[in-house]
Amino acid sequence: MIHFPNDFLWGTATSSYQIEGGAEADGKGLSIWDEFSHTPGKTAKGQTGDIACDHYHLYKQDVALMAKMGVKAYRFSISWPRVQPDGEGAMNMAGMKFYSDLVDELLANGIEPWVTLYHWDLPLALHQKFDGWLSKKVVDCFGKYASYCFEHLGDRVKNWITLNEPWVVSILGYGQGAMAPGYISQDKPYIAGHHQLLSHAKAVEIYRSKYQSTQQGQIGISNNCDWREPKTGAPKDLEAAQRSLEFFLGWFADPIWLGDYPDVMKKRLGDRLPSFSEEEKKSLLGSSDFFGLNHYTTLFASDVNEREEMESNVHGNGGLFEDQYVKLTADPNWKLTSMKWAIVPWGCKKLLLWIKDRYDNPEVFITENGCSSDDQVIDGKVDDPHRIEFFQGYLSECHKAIQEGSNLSGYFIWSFLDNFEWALGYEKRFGITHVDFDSLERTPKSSAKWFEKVIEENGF
Ligand code: PNW
Repeated sequence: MIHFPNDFLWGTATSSYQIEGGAEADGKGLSIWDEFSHTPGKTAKGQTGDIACDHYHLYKQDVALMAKMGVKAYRFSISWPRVQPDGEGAMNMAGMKFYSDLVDELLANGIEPWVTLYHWDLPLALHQKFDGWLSKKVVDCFGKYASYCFEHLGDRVKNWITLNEPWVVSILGYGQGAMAPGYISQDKPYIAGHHQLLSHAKAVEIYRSKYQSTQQGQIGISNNCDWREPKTGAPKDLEAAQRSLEFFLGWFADPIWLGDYPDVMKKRLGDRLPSFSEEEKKSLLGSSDFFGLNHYTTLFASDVNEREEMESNVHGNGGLFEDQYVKLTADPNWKLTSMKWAIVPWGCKKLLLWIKDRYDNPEVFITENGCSSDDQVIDGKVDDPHRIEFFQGYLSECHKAIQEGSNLSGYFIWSFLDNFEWALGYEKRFGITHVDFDSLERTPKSSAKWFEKVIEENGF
């Protein structure tokens, strides 16, 4: 077993819409995901998160399960419309009480809460009123909502994540239409991304000016990024890989760690990319106490000039091809997860070192990493050695990255429970705990047992 630093943080993660259910319980308002999943043709088999894992009602047993595994930290998200049904008006105290009780339950079990304020379930009212993330009006709304959360939970919650994966929200929600609200557009992603960044900065400004000195917590953002390996050593391909990373992670991390969007994005997008005022740049620069990273996979990147090449591009997680002209390919020898994401542990180390070099070695928490597979239940158990192999591979590359100077301080497995995998429904399973969605029974998988051992052998 590899030895991690003694204070390395071991956790697992979920998000509100994917596990909670209780879609209209106790005064909860609707989110864009409630509407999207109820729109025919948007999700696999028309599945929704109406009930999901029913964590809203079963949270105590879930926390008990985590405690049994020895998990030290739990990352979950707050459903904005559960605590503020229309996104800008009155609070729903019953909704806030759910999170307050959950936090108490975690602390009573020695588990540190890591709370994400936004994991994709925007109040539907804000979408209907002003097109949600496409309007600058969202910035003040998000600030107020965040402030409510700090006020009611910040005495006990010491780790805040403003946004989960603004890249996915922008590209998949406002560009490719695969996620709520389902827009297909070339320009909307950059507008949605811009307002997410400003909302992040607003929430951080409020936390720092009103709460941080008394509550003594930390606040940051979680961005997702794959690794892009140059397909060949040719300068054109090296540039393509770098360009692809800047359009992926640089889009959201550069404004926060370097003060503005990457030059390559500004140059290629022109006025399709909104710009920040000097004041906004100031509010963004340094607005994250840590670097939250969600990492899953790697692809080769090569340069393309011809539009026809687009046909052969790997779609889905490449951003908007026309803006980058980067062709993405996989090595046919790489193993794939059930979501067809390539398993390439060394890409994780390379990405951690890229972050170290580009952003002056920030403290990094991997806030998601995991593997979907078609788990089989045999005699009431799920044996998932391939998932253990996945974690072993990725964690040993994390360890190497630390040895090479990365300031990686923690790692959260995605996901604690099998859950609603957005447009892909319930068939794609990431959980280290199997959930039987008919009976809502939970069974830890063999990977959970393995993770338990890793935690035990690593200084706790
Ligand atoms: C993340 N991509 O989504 C989310 O934070 C989770 O809610 C989700 O369940 C998990 O990863 C697995 O999908 C992503 O295309 C969706 O690069 C798409 C991409 C990355 C992350």
